[in-house]
Amino acid sequence: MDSTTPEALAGMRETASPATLPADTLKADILWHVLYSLGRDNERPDRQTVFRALALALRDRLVEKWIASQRAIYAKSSKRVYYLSLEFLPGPFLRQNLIALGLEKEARDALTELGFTLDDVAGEEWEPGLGNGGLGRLASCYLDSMAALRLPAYGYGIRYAFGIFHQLIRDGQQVERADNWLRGGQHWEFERTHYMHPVRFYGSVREWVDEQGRLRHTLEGGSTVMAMACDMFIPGYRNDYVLNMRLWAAKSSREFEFSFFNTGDYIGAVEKKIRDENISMVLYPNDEAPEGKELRLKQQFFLVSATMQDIVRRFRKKGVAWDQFPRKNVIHLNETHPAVAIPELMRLLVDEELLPWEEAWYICVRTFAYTNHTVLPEALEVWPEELFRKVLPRHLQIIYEINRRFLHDVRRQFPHDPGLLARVSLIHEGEQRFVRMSHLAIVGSFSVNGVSAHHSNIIKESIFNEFYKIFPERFNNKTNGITPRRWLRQCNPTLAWLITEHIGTEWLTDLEQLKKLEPYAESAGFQKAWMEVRLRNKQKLAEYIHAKNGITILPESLYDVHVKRFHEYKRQLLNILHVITLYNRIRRDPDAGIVPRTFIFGGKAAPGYYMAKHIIQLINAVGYTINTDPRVGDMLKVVFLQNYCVTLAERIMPATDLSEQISTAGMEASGTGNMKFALNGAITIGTHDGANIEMLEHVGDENLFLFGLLSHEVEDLRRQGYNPRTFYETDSELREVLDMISGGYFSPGDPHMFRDIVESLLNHGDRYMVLADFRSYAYRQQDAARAYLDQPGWARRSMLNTARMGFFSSDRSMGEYARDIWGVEGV
Ligand code: T68
Repeated sequence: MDSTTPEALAGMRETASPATLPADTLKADILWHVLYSLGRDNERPDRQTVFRALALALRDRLVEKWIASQRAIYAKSSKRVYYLSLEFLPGPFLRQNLIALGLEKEARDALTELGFTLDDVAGEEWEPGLGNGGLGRLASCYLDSMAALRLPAYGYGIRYAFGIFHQLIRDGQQVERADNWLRGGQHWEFERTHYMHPVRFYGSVREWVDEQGRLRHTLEGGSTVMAMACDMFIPGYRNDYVLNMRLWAAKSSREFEFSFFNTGDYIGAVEKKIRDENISMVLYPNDEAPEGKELRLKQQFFLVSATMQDIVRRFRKKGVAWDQFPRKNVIHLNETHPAVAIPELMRLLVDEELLPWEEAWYICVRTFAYTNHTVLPEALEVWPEELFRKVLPRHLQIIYEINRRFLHDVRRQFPHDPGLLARVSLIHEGEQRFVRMSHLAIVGSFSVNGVSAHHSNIIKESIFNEFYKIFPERFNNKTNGITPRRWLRQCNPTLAWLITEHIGTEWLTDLEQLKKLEPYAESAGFQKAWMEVRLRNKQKLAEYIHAKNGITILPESLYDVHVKRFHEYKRQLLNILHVITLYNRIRRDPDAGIVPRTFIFGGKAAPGYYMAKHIIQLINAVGYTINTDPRVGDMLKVVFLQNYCVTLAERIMPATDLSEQISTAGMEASGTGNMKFALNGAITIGTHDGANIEMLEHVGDENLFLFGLLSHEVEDLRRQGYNPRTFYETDSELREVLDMISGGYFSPGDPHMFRDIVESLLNHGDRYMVLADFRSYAYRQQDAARAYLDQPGWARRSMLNTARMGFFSSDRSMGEYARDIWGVEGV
């Protein structure tokens, strides 16, 4: 019988009981979905159709395990963790799900029989870019680890119709294009079209006194938008446990209000519908100063309100008293973006459940935990009071009441420091008033954590020092981590295989096992095998670069890679100044014996961030000059890869020799790219910042190139009056580089093009201390080049980096959160 006929397919599916779909039905399931779910001829389906059908076949398996996992959580009556984040960056799901389900080989075989390769089919997936960078990616690594640890957890976020913009480089400049990731449908999720919660904005608060003489608050008027649940599944690694990430999509409530149509205003009703559904239309790309954008505040409350309704619904099923709420639930705030959950829970408890304020507050501060991800003052979130009052009038009242009581307590605790009240107040008073979201999050949470040891200390000692004095017991550190399933096993299968061959598979769920590689670091045979794998990875990246950028690079050259969001504090500018320095040395003496290098850059700049975009343009201009200069040849190449995203990171990490982590000390909260590179055997050149410092402690200082000012030196220098010009005047190599940029060497058509970049360094204070760190960076780069010439030595360093990265697994991070903050255990 022809195996593609409907009868044959139906027969094959019948014999497979739903709870135990055996792997060998995968091909049949793909063909079944091609026909019945996608409505296509299954005799010769195209690649995209096969991808979609395979996704559906895997979703079938995931949903079964998800139901079983949910039942187990319910049966155990476990305390639940709710991880609220305005951003998730899951990356492509296909390979990750195949690995977790143990179906990689079966999928390969099934696809081969259908005339495809897994690589081709995986290439059809468009990743959901529902985050900006580190913060969103961290949330996704954490979901992976929560599933691996079988935690009773839920991720909650927004299903933006348009994720982070797609970046093109045109004439050397960043151009943004809409990221229409939902085109062609989404096959991993379930849209719960009948599962919606109302979310209410605007209106006014009516105060009244009820029959028992209680003062009551009721929101009147305003407008309601519906939140529709969309679930995506996150499987634990080969443990049959599946969590869900519930993303809310905005749906107009107007469809349900027939009155609107009855008045005859049909077009008006439709326009209103479109306006309502705008709420989940687009992810905000800003990672600098958040402006007071009304839609952004509405997004935050949209996530919070819908999620709180879900949490309360689940809690109510238990029929236990409200005072048990914190024993049964913990709500984790990923940054302050969802911090309006604090006044929302107060509103539910006080206005709707009629609990006394004190009791409600007692519940609140035992329920919330907050993670801070930044110390840059301009990135701390504040909302203009007027805007807040307009969008969320009742919540603003509640915030004022929280603040009144908080300040009352502070005054009692610190009676002799009157200025303190204004500094810790939830409201910034000035010409204009602002709600300070970080203060709200700290006051309303039982736990406040930073994301690396260094960052957590800075929080306690400087930005939140006064809160630390008020609530010392709330502050703690949880150093970030990354999931080894995606960031080694998936993205670097050949290296993963080499490791597994020598130490077994345990490292996949216990990354400290990588320590067992250390004895091999001295073995010439292993070194050779290690470097061969790395060289193959580098060859593949060279092919990709050739195809995308038309630039030929030497796989044997030192791949020096700087990929992350563009921000002045991350100092891509410092890197390009050094590139130009090397270029000048080659121009002066083509036989200078410089180690051949390929500099690779990637990353997006916020569309409104002028300086960051300008630095992208400078890098591309320098790249053009160097790559086309015949004197340089293979000695130096500069590549800018457009549209850096999770998919691209997976290509780059395994092929990197030197990882650039060169933020101004004290400014990068942690970094997680640093960990991904090192796990794949890259060596870091970096500053004393974020998690670099802990990486140094683990890998040892002979295996990591540290340079530059320390955080306190940055501060001291700034206090003493930093004068960047002295570096310009005393360092002739640096001076030559800056003069070339401002003199139009890289922009002959427009000599003034990059003048303002040099201005920002020389005449506007060089806020990020690029010039102060230039010389020590250049020296350290020389050390790196020398080290690279000694290939066995480099192999040893590379292996030891991988072997000693066990601590940086997100399984370790999640284990610490579960034990120290959440008080939950695996199901
Ligand atoms: C990053 N923060 C930190 N923010 O910069 C990084 N911000 O050091 C850290 O490793 C990472 O968080 C994880 O802890 C961000 O990525 C944002 O993306 C962001 C988005 C919107 C508004 C503000």
